[in-house]
Amino acid sequence: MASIIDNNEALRLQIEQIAEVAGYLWEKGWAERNGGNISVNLTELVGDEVRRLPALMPEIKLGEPVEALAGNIFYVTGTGKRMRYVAKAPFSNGSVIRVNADGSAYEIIAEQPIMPTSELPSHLAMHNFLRARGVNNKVVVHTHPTDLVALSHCKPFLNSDYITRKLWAMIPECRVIVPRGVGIIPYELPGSMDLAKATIKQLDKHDVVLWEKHGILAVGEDIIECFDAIDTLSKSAQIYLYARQAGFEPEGMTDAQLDDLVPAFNLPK
Ligand code: 2HA
Ligand code: ZN
Repeated sequence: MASIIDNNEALRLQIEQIAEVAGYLWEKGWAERNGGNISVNLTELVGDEVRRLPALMPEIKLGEPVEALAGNIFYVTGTGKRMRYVAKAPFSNGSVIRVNADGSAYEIIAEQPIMPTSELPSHLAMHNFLRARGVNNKVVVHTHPTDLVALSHCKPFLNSDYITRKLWAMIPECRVIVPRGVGIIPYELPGSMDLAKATIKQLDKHDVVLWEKHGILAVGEDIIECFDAIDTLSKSAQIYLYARQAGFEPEGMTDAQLDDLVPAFNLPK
């Protein structure tokens, strides 16, 4: 097999969207050096010939098993790889992995033997949590939006209700595009299971969480929509910060204006 995207239009499109989003993360200035990482569940897009591919290298044990992902196939960005290069060559800067039959390990099965991001165990723990809950989650995107990270250096913004209300109130579309608001994760060591566990605790309530003084993480079914959610929050953060730089506290939409969006756009309460 030359490439797993040969003769598989849906899979080719998915890999193209991953590359497209990686490019946006770089262009937005959210992905300095190897900042950020992406994982996408490809299981439904591949056939048995891919599911059964032999491993390219010995399997790698996971510290915490991910039973709900047994046999699942993922694209994941590579450790130390830069988003600006993922954008140009996703298979040279990421790999295709398969979780083993009991969820205790994974192996790289296709394209190039690129070691996955050090955040892979955390990404898999999040995918596993959501799948076990019956959520058809496919994507985890982590990146470093400058404006949102700046807000995470300010104590009042480290409160989910407060930051959500402030960001929603900057533009109507923010509440529409991020209806479940932003969860807040107090600072934890990057790449740690403690960070993953704290994140997972928020994923029942939120699709987007802000890691204090570090970055943001979005989950969802569609990678373009994960990007759109982060992009919209970033736009709101920029409006807030522009206003503050101009010397005024932005007025923000009123509670009534925000509430009117709920029936108009059929949003969850
Ligand atoms: O992959 O962003 O949080 C690099 C990171 C770690
Ligand atoms: Zn990071």
